[in-house]
Formats: sequence, structure tokens, C-alpha cells
Amino acid sequence: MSVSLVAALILAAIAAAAPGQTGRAHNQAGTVREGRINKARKPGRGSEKKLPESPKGAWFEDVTDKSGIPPLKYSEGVNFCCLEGGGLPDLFIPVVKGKDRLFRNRGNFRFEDITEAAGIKGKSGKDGIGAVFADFAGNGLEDLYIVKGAYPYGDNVMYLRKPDGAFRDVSREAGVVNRKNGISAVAADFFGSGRPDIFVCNWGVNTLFRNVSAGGDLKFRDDTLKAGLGGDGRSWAAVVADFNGDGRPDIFVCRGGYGKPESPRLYMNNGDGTFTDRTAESGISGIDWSLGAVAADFNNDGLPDLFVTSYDGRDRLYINLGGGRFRDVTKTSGIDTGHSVGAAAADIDGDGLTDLVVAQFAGPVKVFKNLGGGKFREIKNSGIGAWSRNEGVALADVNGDGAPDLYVSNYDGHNRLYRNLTGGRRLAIAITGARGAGTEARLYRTSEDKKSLAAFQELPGVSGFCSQVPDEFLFALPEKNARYNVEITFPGGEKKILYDVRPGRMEVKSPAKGKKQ
Ligand SMILES: [Ca+2]
Ligand SMILES: [Ca+2]
Ligand SMILES: [Ca+2]
Ligand SMILES: [Ca+2]
Repeated sequence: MSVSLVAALILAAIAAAAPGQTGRAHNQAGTVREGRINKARKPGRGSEKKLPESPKGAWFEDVTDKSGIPPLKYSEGVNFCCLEGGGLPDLFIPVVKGKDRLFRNRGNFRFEDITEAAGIKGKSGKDGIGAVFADFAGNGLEDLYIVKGAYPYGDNVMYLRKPDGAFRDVSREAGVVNRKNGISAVAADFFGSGRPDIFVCNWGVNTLFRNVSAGGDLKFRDDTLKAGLGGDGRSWAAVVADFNGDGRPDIFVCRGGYGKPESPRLYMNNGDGTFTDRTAESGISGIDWSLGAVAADFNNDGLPDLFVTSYDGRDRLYINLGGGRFRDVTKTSGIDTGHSVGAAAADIDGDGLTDLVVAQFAGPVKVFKNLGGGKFREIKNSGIGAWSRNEGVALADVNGDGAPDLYVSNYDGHNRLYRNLTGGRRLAIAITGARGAGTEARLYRTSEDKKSLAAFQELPGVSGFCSQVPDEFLFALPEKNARYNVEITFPGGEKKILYDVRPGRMEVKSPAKGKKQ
């Protein structure tokens, strides 16, 4: 089935799911007016006389129009990545039925389109949906893998980044063309080799590419069947986290489609090159069609929890109980979204608790403040425009002040960049080097002889729907008089401890070598 057909099906779902959807919009005076979302509105910002302006107390301010990022119709995923490892996050947007775009972050929320200069070529008739950056070659530069799931099936593209900044197409030499109907990919060092591997979500059998690169050349081996990941179905997106706390990155896969209910799947990493499907005993159930997921520790107990979007029903929040088991707490959580695509999690308001952004296709993007104890409250004056048909979302510190900013991808061209207005005492730690995804950080609050876990984060590589966040930890340090230490654990088990951290932004390099393959 083609991507165009996917889009058509999604649009049909909207017509059925969201009649009379209402929303909020803000006029220039900053007052709020209620209104009906005009689903027939044409994309493009040229017709927008009044820009959305955030009301007093809003969490976000729309900074799109000075950002240099144009309206991009048919964009779905969004990838934030620091192309040189450190620095401010750059932005890549795969565009379905269009040309993929790469934007360089020039600071102060301004981006420059460097697609052509970087050598990124959109192949006509081949649509990009999901993509993933990772330092596959291990030389400190981020390479790029784009999944092309169009009809007829496109060839996936692997770009190796050269020291002069240009990307070179090495898809065939690297062995990752993968001519299947792919949707997205996630990169992580699954086997502790020191080099990121790739898991591709396809409509059909998924693909695991093991990174067997040597020297400066990229080389991957299809280990799907050997790894036990050969199940059939329709997969959309995957997230990686160590869900059972054994130090090895596991895979959660979102699946399903019209007329064919398919449960998402949780694959636990056995540590010997294989995975085992543990969905049945995990307690994750009740979703027939999941599109996106975000793994984040919502209750600060050191275990990654899961928020899963459902395209044909209510989204779900699962709290990790340990040992690979989860509890569905959706009903008591205060999160009321559904028919959604993307999601993103970070401590947006800096109070020490991880908040949630949900991109509904049938309605607006909603922001939920984490109140603790598994409860959330919707932030009504989030500052986010009221458009529906939202796709991927990602939270990243675009301006380097430590507070997570937001990008929303929208199928109708209302893609927007939002600046975080909440302020507060923030610590950003960018992880450079080849081993970002799967790296964990524990923030401890210390006083006299006591040490308590204040927050836990694991770099997910990709999150939500076909989207990627940079390899950066964004912590709040809410108590001015407290002392905070950060313990960073890299894939493979090496640790670094940062004592008495202060607000600001810093870079930490991941150890270069991993286990022998
Ligand atoms: Ca694990
Ligand atoms: Ca947790
Ligand atoms: Ca918060
Ligand atoms: Ca920021």
C-alpha cells in the first residue's frame, strides 16, 4: 500500500472522527477567541494576516515566521540532530510528496536551508517519511538514513557525512537499500559494539541492520531473522529504551491499520544478538492501531514509562512496574487525547516532572503538565495554534537555554516552531560521539549524607511518530539551594559522574570503544 494511500486513509479517518471539531486561536492583541477549526483552509502562510500570539502565561510562543522554515505541506516526521555532535540542534524534515529539507541552526531560532549545499537529493516519486541521524561511521559526524516508503517502493538512502560537511550517498555499498515498504527507522547500539545499528519499521517484515562497519566505510548486515525480529504486520514507528532495566536497549514497535487490528510489540534484548517478543506478559494491550510512542520516566522512579498514540481510539499511558511489566493508567491520568499521531515528552515548565505534548490528527496539539502521582492537567493556553492534521512533534533545546522548545509537523503545511517561554533553572547536557541513543542520565539531589533520585532520562534516538530528538539531556534544577549530581551511563555500561552541576549547557563525549563484535 502506498504512502499516498496512507494519507488518504488518514484523511478519511478525520472526516469520520472529528466532525465539528472546535479549537482556539489567538489574535494579535493576545486575547483568546474560540473558533471552529477550518479543515478546508488552504496551506501556506501567505494568507495568514494575523499571526498567533501567545497569551500571558503561555508555555510557548510561535516563532515560525522569523525562523526561515517555510510551510511544508505533507511533512510527517521531524528530526532534530546536532550535525557536528555538539552545538545547537539542526533540523531535517522528510517530506512526503516533496523534497526533503535540511536546515542549519544559526541561533536565536533562525534556520538556514542547506539541503542543496549539503548534497541531500530528494528522489522524485520516492517519498521520505521517517529518517534517523546517527554517527554510524564513528567519526564524530552525524550520518543520515532516510526511509522511502512510496509506491512503487522507494530505495532507502544512507548518507555518509564527510569532514567537509557534505553528505555522500552510500546506500548500496552500505547494504541498506532495503527495498520494502518502509515507514521509519531507529538507530541504537543494540549489541554494545560501539556503533549504532538500525531497526526499520516496514509494512511487512521489519528489518534489523547490524552495523559491521570497519575503517571509514559504512557496512550493515541484515540480521532480522537471526535476531528474532521477523514478524509480519504493518509497523509505523519504534522507540528504543531499556524497558526491563538490564542495561540492554529494547524495542517497542507501533503497528496496525484499517480493518486489521495489530497490537504494538515489545521486544526485549537478550544480549546475545537476539530479541524475544514479551508483549503478551507486558500488560501493554488495548490498542489496535498505534502510530507513535514516547518512552520517558513520568514518575521519576528510574524506569522508562510509555505513552502510545492510537490512531483509531484513545491514546494510552503505561507506567513501568519493572521487570518488563506495565500498568495502563490512562483513565486516571487526565490525558484525554485520541486519534493521534506524534507525541513528545520533556520537563517543559522546569518543575522537575516530565510533561507531555500530543499531536492529534483529528484535533489540535495538546500540552499536558505532569502534576505527579500519575496525574496530568491540560495547559489550555499553551500558545500552540489550533490546527488539526498534526503529525510528528519533537522537543529540543533549539536556542541553548536548556528549556525544551517544540516543532510541530503538520500535513496541511501548518508546521510551526515554538519557543519555550517558561524560564527556570535548566541544565542541558549534549552527548557527543557515536553512542548517543540508549545513554542514560540520573539526576541526584544531594543534601548532607542523603542522595535521592530527582529525575531519570534515557536518550531515545527517535520518539513519537517518525521523529528524532537530539542526543541531549534536558534537566531542571528547581531548588536553588540544593546540590545536584548527574550520573551518565553509556550503552555498554561505562559511567561518568558530574558533581555539583549548575544551570547551563555542557557537552559530554561518549566513550569511543564498545565491546568487540
Ligand atoms: Ca533491556
Ligand atoms: Ca517511570
Ligand atoms: Ca514539568
Ligand atoms: Ca530552549
